[in-house]
Amino acid sequence: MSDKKIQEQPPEKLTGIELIDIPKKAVGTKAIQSALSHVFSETGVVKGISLLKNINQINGFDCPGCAWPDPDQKRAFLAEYCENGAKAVAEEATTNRVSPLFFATHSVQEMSEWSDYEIGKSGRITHPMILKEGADNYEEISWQEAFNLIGSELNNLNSPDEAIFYTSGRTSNEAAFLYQLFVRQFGTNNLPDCSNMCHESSGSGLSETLGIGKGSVTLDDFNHADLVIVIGQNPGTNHPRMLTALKDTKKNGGKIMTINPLPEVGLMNYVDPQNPLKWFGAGDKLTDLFLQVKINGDVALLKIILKMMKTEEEKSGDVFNHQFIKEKTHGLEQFLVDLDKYSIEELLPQTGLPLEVIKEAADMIISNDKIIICWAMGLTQHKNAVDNIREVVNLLLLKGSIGKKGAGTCPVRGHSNVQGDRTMGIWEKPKNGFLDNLEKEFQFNAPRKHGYDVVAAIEAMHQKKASVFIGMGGNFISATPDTVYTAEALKNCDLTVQISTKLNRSHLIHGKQALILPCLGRSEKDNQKSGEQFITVENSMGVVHQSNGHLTPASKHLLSEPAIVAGIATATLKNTKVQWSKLITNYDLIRTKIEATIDGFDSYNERVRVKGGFYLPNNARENNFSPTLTGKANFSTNSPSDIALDENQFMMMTIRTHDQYNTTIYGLNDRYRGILNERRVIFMNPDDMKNHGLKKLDKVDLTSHFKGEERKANGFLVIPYSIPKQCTATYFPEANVLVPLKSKARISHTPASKTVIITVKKQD
Ligand SMILES: Nc1nc2c(c(=O)[nH]1)N[C@H]1C(S)=C(S)[C@@H](COP(=O)(O)OP(=O)(O)OC[C@H]3O[C@@H](n4cnc5c(=O)[nH]c(N)nc54)[C@H](O)[C@@H]3O)O[C@H]1N2
Ligand SMILES: Nc1nc2c(c(=O)[nH]1)N[C@H]1C(S)=C(S)[C@@H](COP(=O)(O)OP(=O)(O)OC[C@H]3O[C@@H](n4cnc5c(=O)[nH]c(N)nc54)[C@H](O)[C@@H]3O)O[C@H]1N2
Ligand SMILES: [Mo]
Repeated sequence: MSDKKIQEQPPEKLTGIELIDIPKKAVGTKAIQSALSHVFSETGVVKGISLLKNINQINGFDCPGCAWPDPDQKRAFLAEYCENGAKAVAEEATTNRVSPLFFATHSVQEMSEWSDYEIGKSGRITHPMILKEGADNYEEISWQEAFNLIGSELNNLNSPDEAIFYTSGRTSNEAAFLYQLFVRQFGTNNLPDCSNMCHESSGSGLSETLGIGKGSVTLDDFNHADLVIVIGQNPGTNHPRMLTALKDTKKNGGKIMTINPLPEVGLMNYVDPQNPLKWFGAGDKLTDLFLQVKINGDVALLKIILKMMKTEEEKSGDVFNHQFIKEKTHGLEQFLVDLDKYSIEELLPQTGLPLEVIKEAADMIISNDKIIICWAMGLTQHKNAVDNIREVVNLLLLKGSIGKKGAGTCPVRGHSNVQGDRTMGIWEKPKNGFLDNLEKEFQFNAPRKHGYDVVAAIEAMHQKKASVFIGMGGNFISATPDTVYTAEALKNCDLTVQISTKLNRSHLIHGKQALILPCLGRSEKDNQKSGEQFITVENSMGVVHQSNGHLTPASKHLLSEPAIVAGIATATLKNTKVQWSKLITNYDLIRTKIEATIDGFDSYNERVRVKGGFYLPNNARENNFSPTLTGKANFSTNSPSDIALDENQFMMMTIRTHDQYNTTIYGLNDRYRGILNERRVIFMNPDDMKNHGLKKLDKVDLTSHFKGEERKANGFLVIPYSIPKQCTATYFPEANVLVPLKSKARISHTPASKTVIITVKKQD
């Protein structure tokens, strides 16, 4: 093997930054231009137009970009897509190919020196590949040999708990169901998923308080809301189709409040992409009140608002919804007693906001009854992330703003089927009822011991308690925290397997042996014995619907995800009563099994063939909180951040640019934040820069600090930006090396990727 070290993180080299004015609006002509140029450069014009026509149409395929729902009936003629959805699709439909010849030409070590952008642009993987022990290059392997190798490695383990089965969130319901069934028949609940790093905190906080880990609103609720609060989320980039819903709220007389350390362009002003007449204008004002909160200042801010509501309630008696509280909730008194323990003076510095602005926010909340609160990673990736979510619920409960039209919780999911995967049983902590159903239907003993989540899985591999890693999609090394430590963990494995569409860094940071199993993407035709198949997915609002690929697969050697699971299961399981190969001849057969084991899927095959799909049951939406421990919606007591920064330290959040999908880098721009052609940047407050002797575009090294440990990432360019004092932002995944594995949320164990304590040092 070559002596050069394999690079586990993106190279430090800079790419040539150009700064532009921050645009005043999101969408508009630039967005259309950008979408088309990405699509056409990856696919060519003819294929590109056919693709765009099919995204999110009733008979088309589900956009792999995000989990935002489609309108129930009306769909725009050309497209229910957005700039970033178009980029996501272009990325998958690219005409570039990573073939056996490509792997023979480029060693693993060589590819590891490429940037994530270059790795991703290499294209779609065409054949199953193996990296043999000690080899420099991947070589072709047959599907059967690959399955047999996995089977024999798995069966050689001392215990099934020594294997880890990760899932990313694009996997269809059908594939996810088969995958968890295989893993449980093999004998473990080691099913960590990207959700552990994403909305796990939402699931934890919501289940405990409302009895369901999912949001309660439907898309139509946005038409009826008085007030929508968008907190810790950047929809202009990450869920652009949500801007249409926010615009509908405004059109119907509602207001929008935004709580974010950054004035994200997409939330400030907006142009409707489906209305060409408006593309050239200045855009409509979207946010009515912007609170530029400090990173992790949300519980403090919400507590001040809650205290103001309480004071007003004591005066007027009509702020709280007394009937709702009495009939539907539990724990009000304890919650109010706890709230009294905090003083506004004490809380205020954590928010970084002037009291008048918070008062304005409180007044808006007090004077409106139908409130929706939307959030994403800005709330879920902190040590007190679950507290964030529960405090949001407290606010809604006081107002009775749940379980009625125009009101409720809206955790906006990331991956397009991350919610469906969880519904299908991709969870390291399955409920007993779910396992009972599996056992009954498939006649086996399901393991009951809870498995590893993402953080625990990394620790287990590091401690050599686990030695086989299988990834159903995703890019584990780049998505997880503490890159150096996680790389050591993966390298400890005897076998690492990645089921993927495109080349990524996780193929290059590997165990003793490694396999790449290339699969079909969402946009492609899936032919099985009974003919062409469709798959099904669940969006952020609990609608289950079809997705039909239309393109010819990137290579004739690809298998579908369900077929890959069936292949592995057949090669591994000795006493299974499941007819794995038969199930994949016709996915209706898989759906029948899902219907038999999971609530809410009655007449699955019929109902999913109805235009637009069907809604899963949702107790919170129906104003029923009986699944909680008290049988009612629970008020809770929560803690503000306990992180104290030294004078020279900064809080760093790791965020997404406008040109990436998680670890997939579409391009090097972040147009909405005024950055072109560079990802190694750090956004800083101009006063902080002055105090630390830093100038625009100075090159700095970053060190993170956690319990006496230090982690380093070098060579970032300083960008003066509108961000609260002592707050900074860098991009994910470049800064993941700085996120300590043990710095995670209480209860949900989500890595605290938005609260990393750093110091910044100018390079000599
Ligand atoms: N184009 C595109 N679409 C995507 C993705 C993508 O990478 N690209 N990723 C998908 C996935 S998996 C997910 S989970 C979602 C992610 O969607 P988002 O959560 O919107 O993504 P982030 O870039 O992590 O942005 C977090 C936002 O929260 C703010 N924030 C950070 N810390 C705090 C805080 O302490 N308090 C408050 N109030 N705000 C804070 C940041 O300024 C930023 O605006 O998007 C999904 N959609
Ligand atoms: N510092 C920091 N770290 C973070 C975050 C953050 O905000 N900050 N966000 C976290 C969040 S919210 C998430 S969700 C995770 C994301 O973690 P992951 O889901 O693991 O990462 P992705 O980058 O979405 O995975 C991309 C890869 O998936 C594969 N892929 C794409 N489509 C398909 C498909 O249809 N089938 C299969 N089998 N493979 C496919 C491709 O090979 C591609 O390279 O990252 C987390 N990490
Ligand atoms: Mo996510």
